Amino acid sequence: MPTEVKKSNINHPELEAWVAEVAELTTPDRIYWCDGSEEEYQEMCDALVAKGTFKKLNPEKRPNSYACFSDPSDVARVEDKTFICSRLKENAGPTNNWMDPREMKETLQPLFKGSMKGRTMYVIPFSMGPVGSDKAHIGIELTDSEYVVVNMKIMTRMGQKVLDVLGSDGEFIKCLHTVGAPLEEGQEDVLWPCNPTVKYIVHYPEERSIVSYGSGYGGNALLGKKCFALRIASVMAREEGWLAEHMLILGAKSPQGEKTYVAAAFPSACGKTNFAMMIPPESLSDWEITTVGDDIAWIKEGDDGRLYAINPESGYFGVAPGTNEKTNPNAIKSIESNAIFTNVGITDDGDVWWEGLTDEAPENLTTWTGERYDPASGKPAAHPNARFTAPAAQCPSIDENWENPEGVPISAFIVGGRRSTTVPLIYQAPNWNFGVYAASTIGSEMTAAAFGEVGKVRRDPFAMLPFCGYHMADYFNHWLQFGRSLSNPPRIYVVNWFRKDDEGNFLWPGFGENMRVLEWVINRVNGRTGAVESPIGYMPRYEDLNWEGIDFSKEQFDELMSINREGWKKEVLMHEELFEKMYDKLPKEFLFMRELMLSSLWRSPETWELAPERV
Ligand code: TSX
Ligand code: MN
Repeated sequence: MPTEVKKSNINHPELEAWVAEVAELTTPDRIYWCDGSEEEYQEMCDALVAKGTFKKLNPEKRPNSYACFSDPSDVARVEDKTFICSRLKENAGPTNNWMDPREMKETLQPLFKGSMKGRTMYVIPFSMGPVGSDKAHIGIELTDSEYVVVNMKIMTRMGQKVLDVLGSDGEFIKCLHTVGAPLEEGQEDVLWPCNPTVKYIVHYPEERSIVSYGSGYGGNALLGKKCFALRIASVMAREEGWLAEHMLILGAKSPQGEKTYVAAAFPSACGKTNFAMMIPPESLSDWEITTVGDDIAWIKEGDDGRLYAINPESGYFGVAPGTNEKTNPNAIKSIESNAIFTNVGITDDGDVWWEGLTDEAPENLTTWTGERYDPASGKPAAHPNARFTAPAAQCPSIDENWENPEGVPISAFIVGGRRSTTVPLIYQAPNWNFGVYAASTIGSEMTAAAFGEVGKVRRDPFAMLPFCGYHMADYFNHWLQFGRSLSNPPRIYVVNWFRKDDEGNFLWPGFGENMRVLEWVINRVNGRTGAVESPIGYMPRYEDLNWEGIDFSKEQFDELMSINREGWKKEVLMHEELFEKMYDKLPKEFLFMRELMLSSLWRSPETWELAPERV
């Protein structure tokens, strides 16, 4: 029998029975109920340092912060080992891996048998969303990883306060995790235990439970984030009539003091966290951007018919490489202290470094694999998917309402991808349905060979492709249906910060200058600015954007905003590639909208520029 440390006061028979059942199967040496206190966090970090897994960073450079390095086989989410085990295959859809739930349980049972031997099983009660908010949902993660415990402490609200809300019969999502590396008697542990060959990230949508085997990294192991807040929550949201989205939430305070919130979806490598924490340029500094969340939004209709969003998380688990004082000063300040760094480079004075943090690498750098950094070797100091974990509250731009249990009212949706051609800087979808179509066909060009052929457009509907817990076409239908139920649905905008000229130069400076685009969106939402009609939607004229403090000519703008009819015909025809995968459940509206777009693109080239203004 394992020894049991109950730091928490618990009286929830169902939970206790589940913990006992898992302990019997996985045979940990100890069971430890997390109370979520600061002391507990410190003790656990100290233990990780003592073991050698954590390296305490120089407290003068990076107070109360740690670095750790994963096994090279365990550096990212494992999409090919991620399963949606619905009873029916058609409910997982063509874009998810599926296995019959009974078959999957038979596969996992022997793997979990004794999998926690020699380790401690931690019981982590956590709330996604402010504790006690009626928009929040509770999960319990059982894990044999201390790394998971300390990261969950930052990324979620965790511990006794959650058990208090749960009471004796509250509902919770079962999240079971093991690194899959049992220790035999006398066997010495490794610094990053994981199973180098067998990994499974499994979701049972009908049971609303999650089982994860073999990985200790990020979204594979911190089960509150992608597994719960997106895959399982998307299933709950569809059943219950709300939205669980892979979206940032930001607030924009106008020079007149008016606050507007927007939610935005971008695929990976588009700078989502940078946009969520954007600082407007000097010339627009009477605007203020505030951050509610950088990754996930749970959105429900309020009694007033508006949409309200919460960020279910309480921290950032951000990609480190490329983050610097210019691309994201607020992120740099968020990670000054109380942070955990995974797979970054280490300087000789005990600080962190990654590609893009500074123009030049410091002398005497150690890579994430523990080697002397040698730029000539071509090997980076930090792994390209290296991460920081930091408390959301440490972000200087954190929104005053970020923990408001009611959420914040959403006035617009923004979607975007990385497109070097075809897609203009900004357009407004003609209506909700066309917006849902645009978001469903969002494509992004691959920047790293890890995701396929560099430069090829990968369709990533609503940036949800790896995160939707059910059939993607049912998801499109849910968005259409959700819009039908709203009396005044928010407008949907498409942006592209990444359009290039024929020489391969970016046409738009991006970053803080994106405030100009956001200002137009907000003015549109509030009915204050003009637009012209194009075959794909409403677009700002040159004079509709604020050009104060930037040298950007009408000619540059026209190139950035141009709609090439031939290019767009090809684009719309290419949507077929996505649709054919899910034809059986594709909304019929999508086919009609596609035809309508094609027909409007067949008009003579210049007519849209002459179209009447709409205010
Ligand atoms: O995050 C980005 N954003 C959004 C910021 C609020 N990035 C980085 C993406 C990689 C994760 C961008 N990169 C953006 C952007 O708006 N735009 C670009 C492209 C770009 C890169 C460099 C320059 C201009 C555009 N200019 C110079 O480097 C001088
Ligand atoms: Mn994400």
